[in-house]
Amino acid sequence: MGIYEELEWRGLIKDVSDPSIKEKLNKGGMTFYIGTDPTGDSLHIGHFSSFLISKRLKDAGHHPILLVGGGTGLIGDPKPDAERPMITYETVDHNFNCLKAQAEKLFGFEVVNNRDWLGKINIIDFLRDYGKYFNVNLMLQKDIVARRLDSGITFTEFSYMILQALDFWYLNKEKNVTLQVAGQDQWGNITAGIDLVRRKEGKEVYGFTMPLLTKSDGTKFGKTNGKAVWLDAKKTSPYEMYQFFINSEDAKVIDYLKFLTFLSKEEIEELEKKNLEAPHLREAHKALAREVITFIHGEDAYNEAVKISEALFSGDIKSLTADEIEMGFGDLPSVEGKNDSTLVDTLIEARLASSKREAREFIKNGAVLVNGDKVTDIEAKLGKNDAIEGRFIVLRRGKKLYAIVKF
Ligand code: 383
Repeated sequence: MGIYEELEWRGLIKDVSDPSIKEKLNKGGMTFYIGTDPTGDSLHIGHFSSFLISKRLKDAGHHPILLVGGGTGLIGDPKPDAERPMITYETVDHNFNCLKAQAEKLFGFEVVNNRDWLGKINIIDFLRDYGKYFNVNLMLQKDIVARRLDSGITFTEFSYMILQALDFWYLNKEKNVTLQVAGQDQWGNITAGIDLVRRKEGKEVYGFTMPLLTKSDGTKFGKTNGKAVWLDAKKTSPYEMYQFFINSEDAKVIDYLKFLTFLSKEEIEELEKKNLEAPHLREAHKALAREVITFIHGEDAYNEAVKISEALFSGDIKSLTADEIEMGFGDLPSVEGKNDSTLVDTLIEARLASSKREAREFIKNGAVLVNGDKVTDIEAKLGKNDAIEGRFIVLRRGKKLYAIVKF
């Protein structure tokens, strides 16, 4: 199986600019690029899935360049629904540095910044040397612009595709880049670049896109409770990431394994079989979480995420450190700890009981756990001494209701 067939099998090929791409990819030796704009201070899973394809191409003998758009990030690639808010130079620079460091650490690719060349072109040269190659009628037909014609689009965002096209032209000239890859939303920008290089230089360059990862209802993959899943552990902890992948849809988990891991066809087919025969073991989900988290955060962070999940599942809270509790329970309701408060009052304050009478009932019936241990004494007190490392008490009422007392 050549790399092209492998990408096809993984479901990673959506649009190709020319059928000869198949042969070219299988042959190796192309310099290609993928770009991302510094709109945030971390990459997320959506970016990750498209950067992985660069690693696959690299492993197949091609040379990757990663472009972080310190120039284009100041302009804003039009979204289908509305104009983007302008980001300050300061924020773009900060984000640029974050993304560059993250991408270098994760993938080790050469990173370039299009501010270095876009920032040097003056307006008259821009219109003469590049604008002249763009037909506005054709620009209006590009999907992303066409979708904005009703709601409106500024000249700034309308011009974005010229800048991305210019990048392709520049990188072809300076670094012999002959291929651009991206998610399918970038097709219009990629073809704009291919056309520009053809017109200005009479040369043929290539591009292909991969489909966006979706859930079975067609919405974007990569969000949990409306929040993006970030690669920065400070924004999405490895534990949260673990929960995200472990809970991914059964019907989609094999697609995600193909997209997001380097497991081989044989290994994925084996997991597919297990997923059908013994879905309750969740082998495919576990493999997905293991592969992705180990790649992004390393083995120790992965092991810690598993440990937290298992302790929370079994109720063995005491096996966790305070940091691990914070990671695992970060999103739960919490109350501030006071010394010599009673368990009854704390249950009420934490909304695990609605009255003293109810709280006492719960305690007497054995429904209340403090740090995983059942407490049946209705007079019990709670203080800093009970807190794990002096920081957290984990309260549980019934099977699922948790609250944290923080000191
Ligand atoms: C800028 C200048 C270039 C080439 C590309 C760019 C960025 C591009 C863009 N990409 C997205 C982004 O930055 O907006 N105009 O968030 C996303 N990418 C990748 C992939 C994806 C795209 O970073 O489909 C998802 O992650 O292409 O939406 O010369």
